[in-house]
Amino acid sequence: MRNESSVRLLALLLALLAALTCLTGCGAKPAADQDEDTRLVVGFSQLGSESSWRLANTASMLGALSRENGYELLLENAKQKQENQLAAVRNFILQGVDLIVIAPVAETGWESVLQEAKEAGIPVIIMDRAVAVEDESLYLCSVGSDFLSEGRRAVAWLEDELARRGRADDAIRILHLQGTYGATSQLFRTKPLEDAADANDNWTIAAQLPGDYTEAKAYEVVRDYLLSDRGIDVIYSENDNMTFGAMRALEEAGIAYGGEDGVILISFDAVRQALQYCMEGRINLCVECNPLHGPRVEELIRQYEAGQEVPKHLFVEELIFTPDSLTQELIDQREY
Ligand code: GYE
Repeated sequence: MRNESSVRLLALLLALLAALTCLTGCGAKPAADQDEDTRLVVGFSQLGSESSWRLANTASMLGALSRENGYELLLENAKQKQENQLAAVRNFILQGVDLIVIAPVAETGWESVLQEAKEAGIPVIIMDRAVAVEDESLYLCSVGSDFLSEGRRAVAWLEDELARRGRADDAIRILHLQGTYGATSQLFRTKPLEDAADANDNWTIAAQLPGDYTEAKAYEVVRDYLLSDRGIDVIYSENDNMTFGAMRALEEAGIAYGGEDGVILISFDAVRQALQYCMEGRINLCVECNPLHGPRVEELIRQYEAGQEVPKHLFVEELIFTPDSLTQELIDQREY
């Protein structure tokens, strides 16, 4: 009995499916195919998937350059290797895409491939980190964060915070966790700290450790470092995921962090999890870095397609957060 009714149900479903397929597929060209010609094909070379920031950035691009919005987005993940990015961009050129977006892993090494895109008449938008090329006509425009200002605000906060704690003249030892070497976000977050350490005689950068923007790498290097040096006052970590790795290493080593007395944690990105920790007092400062570039890139493409002038460099407004500036409501509303 049960078998018979499921067979009937299956037959009914198949008939329905056939009717539906016919509605969209019989005779006329399916609507989706008709749009295909008018869709803008965008090749997007994403540098990797190393961090929460990066995942939010990719999701933002997928959302904005969607089929519904009239795009065909070809996404290539370079897994943090520039050679993969160069290969992907060359492939996009071969395929004759309408436009290319690159989130470059490092600043240098882009001249030739950008020249090739230019010669092929394909405009390139640089997103997130920058490219260091002398000839700015090699790309249409760039959109990203002002990393130097992020670093400066972090350092200024630390100076104020130490003064507030009455420690302005104490010897301060800073452990510096660096992001992927040669990335704009690494270079420009590093510079203000190094400058401040030069300017403040009592500040010492105890070590600069490579964390490659990943939690796993940061955990390892901090864990190993703490075996020989436990006298750290501050950890300046160039992204949240590295901060999470450092927190784990500190916990395992039995070293207190955050709050008024622990190792002062400074973190960049301000993704939701980091803000949560910040509100709980486990991270002392979150410097915001906004990954939601998808709609901005889409707007730039629309302006360009409409023949309008596009801004050469677009920077995003960003904030800093401390435990007292956060509420659960604010964190829950956060998109990333
Ligand atoms: O801070 C980090 C990511 O370049 C701004 O890259 C980006 C950085 C971001 O992996 O989390």
